[in-house]
Amino acid sequence: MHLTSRSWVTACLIAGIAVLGLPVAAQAATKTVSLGTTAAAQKGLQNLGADSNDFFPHGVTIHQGDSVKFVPSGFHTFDFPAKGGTVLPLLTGNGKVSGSADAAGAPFWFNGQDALGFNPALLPGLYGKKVAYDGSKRLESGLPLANKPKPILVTFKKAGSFTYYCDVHPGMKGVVTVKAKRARIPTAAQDKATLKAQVAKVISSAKAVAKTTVPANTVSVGASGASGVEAYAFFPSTLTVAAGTTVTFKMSAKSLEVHTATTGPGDPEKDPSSYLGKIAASLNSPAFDPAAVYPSDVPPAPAALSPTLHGNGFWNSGGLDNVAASPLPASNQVTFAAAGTYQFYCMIHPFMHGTVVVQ
Ligand SMILES: [Cu+2]
Repeated sequence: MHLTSRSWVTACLIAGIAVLGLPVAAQAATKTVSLGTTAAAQKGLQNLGADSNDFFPHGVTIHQGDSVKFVPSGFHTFDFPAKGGTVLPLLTGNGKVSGSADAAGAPFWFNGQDALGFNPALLPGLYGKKVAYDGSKRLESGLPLANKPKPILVTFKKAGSFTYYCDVHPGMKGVVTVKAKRARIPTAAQDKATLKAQVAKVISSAKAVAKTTVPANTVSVGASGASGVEAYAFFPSTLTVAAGTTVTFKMSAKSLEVHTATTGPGDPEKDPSSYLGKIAASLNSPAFDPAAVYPSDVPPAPAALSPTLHGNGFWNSGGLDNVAASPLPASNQVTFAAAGTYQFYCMIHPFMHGTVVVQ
């Protein structure tokens, strides 16, 4: 095969460009971020009863003019505030609670408090849309309330580092780094390795969280660890105490979740028409049942729980979280005044349950 000197030069130039990886044709590209765990992460987490409140990958680097495809997974949002801004609150008050009574007909203490619901600003969603972001004003995905919400494609117009947040889990955040068109960014293979490492970290964190232990007369409502990991269970799953014991239900230190510890008639997971089932189901509607989010009894004095409290043995810790800025406390206490077996559920995650045996 005969090549002229000129074609040798051309061939070497082309080969050289290929080897150096110079951006000969910088086409706009798209990288993918999962709003919550990927299928690979879920596979490793499911037998640990855990999930990770994080974006996968946590950080992504693209060229200016490129796009990120945000794929919904779990109950999360993305919120890119305008430069220097803060995230939107998840819950807002809409009027005041009135006429809320227990099973015995006695008014609950929280009549007159704010009637809470999802922030209306989070209701319109961008799912299925193509949008642009340049940092000048907020870009917010909205809550994924539809049955199968579609991905959102965001084109990044300006170079910079953009941190975004989940409005549902304060503290859950990710970063999109946008570099100039000719800057070096990670390859697809490097991105794949980064994602794989994040999944491995999450699974090892979940294994550690599964071994959570708590002090005496304490129940950890959920348990959490590094990499946004949350185990959706009560620790211990069964606590045995003597009648008259006061038990503390508390959030774990790193949790980004909101949970409740609630006992009363019915299984909110298996029987949505039961007393607890109706209260839990109200959290999927625009107006929450205040009995789902407020403590059943005026804090902080522990209520005396027996099968006749509130006429039917109802007691709710109310929403608990670990966020300093939130109005919710991180723990609540109840005194077990009568022997028996008390089944507890989380009204937000009804598949979470724990038992307290009182002797
Ligand atoms: Cu929960």
